[in-house]
Amino acid sequence: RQASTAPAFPALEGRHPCFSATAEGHSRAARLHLPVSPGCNITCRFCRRDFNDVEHRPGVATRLLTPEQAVDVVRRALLLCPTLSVVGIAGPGDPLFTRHALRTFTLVHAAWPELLLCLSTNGLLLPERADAIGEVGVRTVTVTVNAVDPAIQAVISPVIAWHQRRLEGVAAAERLIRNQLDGIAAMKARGITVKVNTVLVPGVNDAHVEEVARSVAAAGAELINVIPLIPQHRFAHLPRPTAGEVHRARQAARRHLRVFTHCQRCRADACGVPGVSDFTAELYGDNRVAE
Ligand code: CLF
Ligand code: SF4
Repeated sequence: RQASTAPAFPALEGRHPCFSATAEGHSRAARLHLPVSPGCNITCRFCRRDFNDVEHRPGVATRLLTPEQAVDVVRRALLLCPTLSVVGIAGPGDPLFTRHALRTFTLVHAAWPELLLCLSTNGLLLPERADAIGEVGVRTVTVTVNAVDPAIQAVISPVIAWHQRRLEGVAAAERLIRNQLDGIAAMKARGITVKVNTVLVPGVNDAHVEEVARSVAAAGAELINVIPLIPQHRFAHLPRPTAGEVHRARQAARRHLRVFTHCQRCRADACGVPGVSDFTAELYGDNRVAE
């Protein structure tokens, strides 16, 4: 497939920074992430969640918000950032593991129905929450799929919590992958546009990205984003993927899906145009969030 700058998602072009094809589309639309989701049900070896003002990476936020506090943050973000068109929930934990994210989307959608709602999840609970996600008005969903081979997935996320049970190794991976693919299909069936994020982990899934792309495309995903590993936590000993490795993985994925290449590995409380403007400090400075 040839690279193309024609809008793949005309309704989102210039309105959603992560689903736009043109440079203008990427540089105009702003997104706000609401850090309302405290916990997670899987154990990615690269994941270290933290609360601070300084790190620019997923899993980090200034603080956790309640759904009601999040509504106040949206109100102030709209004043700070006039091109804000997307409200996303991407952590710090998994937005489907607790009810906070869907409750927040309900409140935001009622107050500002014109804002696009965007959800990012590991996908474990996507099939059982599919109706609720559609009902609260979510338009775009990102599922992080790091492997579709259970032996590889078991290395990346060795333990999951599934309906009050602990699953380990390949059994955990089989359940997660099944639910991710079923969940993608359930989103597509509801008219929700799906992007897949794949964290490129050298020596673990770097030769496997094409297979991920092929499988998620067959399930109904329309875009893929290959994200280079930030080596930390239990993968701190691994090397950072080189630019060449990232390029090759994206080329392999491109045989099956459109590839998104502008990812900024955003914080869970990011506000602004990714890579262009950042209003997070102003939003959270001086204890601006009411208790
Ligand atoms: Fe946020 Fe993600 Fe929605 Fe975009 S970010 S929940 S799809 S509104 Fe975008 Fe940021 Fe990359 Fe995510 S640049 S980390 S891909
Ligand atoms: Fe961390 Fe997200 Fe993995 Fe959960 S799904 S362990 S929050 S990276």
